[in-house]
Amino acid sequence: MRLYHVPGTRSSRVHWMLEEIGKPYDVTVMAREERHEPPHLARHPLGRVPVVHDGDGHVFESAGICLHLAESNPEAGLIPAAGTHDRALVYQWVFYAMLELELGIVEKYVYGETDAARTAAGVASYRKALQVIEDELAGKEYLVGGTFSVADLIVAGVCGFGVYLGMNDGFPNVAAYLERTNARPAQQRANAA
Ligand SMILES: N[C@@H](CCC(=O)N[C@@H](CS)C(=O)NCC(=O)O)C(=O)O
Repeated sequence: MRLYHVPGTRSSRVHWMLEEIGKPYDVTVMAREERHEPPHLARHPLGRVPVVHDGDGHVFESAGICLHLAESNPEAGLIPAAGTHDRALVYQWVFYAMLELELGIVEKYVYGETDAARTAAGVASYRKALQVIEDELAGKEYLVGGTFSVADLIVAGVCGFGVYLGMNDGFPNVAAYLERTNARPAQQRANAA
């Protein structure tokens, strides 16, 4: 497995996932501009990261890659059995993070300096979606089945960008959750690398 990685981007969540799995892997750290050069455009037609090569070919989209890694390494215990209700909840939260939480963050990241109305709408939509996570975490440490799963990795990875952009004030359960997920040795190792 090889990860094509630009630190401080969505490829960091795949890096974290690879550390959670704990098997050997390779990382190609790229400069931001390399994403739009022909070798990387051959891996991802839009010139984005993350991309992995899993031995059979390239795969892009961070959440898809993390689900693939969780499913293909069941001994890591990061995903419940296929066909169970808990597996459905993992899909629910992974797609929720990518489609309900991340969009508002991207609006603020892209338009924060140039379009106040669009930024405000993005922040409002993110915070409305984050309230659902805040409520879900009342009295529990992780989103599905009482243990850390790939759903937590994706939700925490997305919410971490919210923290970075100052969008998370006033969500104590989420703050405690991010402290827990950030303290995981695998997350620490990925950050340190
Ligand atoms: N939905 C994709 C988004 C990938 C993405 O937008 N990556 C950014 C870094 S966070 C990127 O490489 N952008 C370069 C570009 O779009 O030119 C995923 O989750 O993998």
